Amino acid sequence: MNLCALKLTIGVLLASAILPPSSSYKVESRHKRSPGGGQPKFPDEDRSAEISGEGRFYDGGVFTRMSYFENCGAQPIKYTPPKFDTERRPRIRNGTCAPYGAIPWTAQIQILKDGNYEHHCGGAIISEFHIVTARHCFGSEKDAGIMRVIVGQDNMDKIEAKEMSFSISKVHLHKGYQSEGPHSYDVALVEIQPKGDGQGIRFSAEVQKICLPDDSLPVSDGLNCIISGWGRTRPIGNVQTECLRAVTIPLISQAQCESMYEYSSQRILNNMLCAGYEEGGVDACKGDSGGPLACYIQGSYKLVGVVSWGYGCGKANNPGVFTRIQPFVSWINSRMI
Ligand code: 4AZ
Repeated sequence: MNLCALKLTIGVLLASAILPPSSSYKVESRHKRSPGGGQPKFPDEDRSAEISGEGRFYDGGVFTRMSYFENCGAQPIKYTPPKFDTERRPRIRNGTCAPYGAIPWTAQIQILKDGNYEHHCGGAIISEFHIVTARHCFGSEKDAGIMRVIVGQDNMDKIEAKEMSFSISKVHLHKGYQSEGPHSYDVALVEIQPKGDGQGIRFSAEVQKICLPDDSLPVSDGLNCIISGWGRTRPIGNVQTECLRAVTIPLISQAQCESMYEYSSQRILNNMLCAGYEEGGVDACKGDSGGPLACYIQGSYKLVGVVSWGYGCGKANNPGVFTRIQPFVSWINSRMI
């Protein structure tokens, strides 16, 4: 490895390396920029690793080579969100602003209102062209016409380095939604419109896809997982977060969650999963819907849930309820082309 070719990216533990041509993946055709594709402007010398589709990330003392395109569930910018923000402020999400790109599979769905795009829902990037989100983010399929998907997003008032925006070409809404209760089957698959040259999401250290969890994947109670989103930081009022917030919360057993919601009109069904603390304080909230519950299992981050519902935000004994993704993996896969 030519040391001169090693380029350290500032402020993070990530290093991108220009690899010898022999080890480069042949992915150039997926990297042509569309004219005005809303893409980052890299100085030419910074782009070799991206063009080869490879990078290096720092993983507990060693630099590991990775492919941005073949891997899912990698977190090149290592970051574990805290369990509470440092002051334990009584904000709902109680999450802290994650470093840019540290929760790289988080997508944002925006909606056009009065001529401007506003934050609408979260989502999880699962392929170059697909986002998993919540069914309840859509009234009908028609709504997708006034929505768009943003990846590489952080502060909504700024254009971030790896930010890309896509129209939605199709949305698959789960037909079982509401058939067993107002919040059941709360899952949707969004297909994005490729850019003019056929390009979809451009993967980088800051923009990654998350793995779907196989049926056989063990998902244990108590496991600490990451939620991320641009949702409300307070239960009422329209407080817009200035950044992508993230927090670490544990999975709650099905039996415990069923008893926590025993007296509610909405039962906890098998395809729902709860996460959070009995005492509340940290939770997903309005606007986080559709966003990922990401758990590190067997060497990569898996999309274990998407934000679905809950009574209030951060209330004791009313944890956030997520759509379990494991039961829907074949539904998702069969709709991905
Ligand atoms: C909502 O309204 C919502 N505390 C999302 C998540 C939770 C509550 C409400 C969970 O989109």
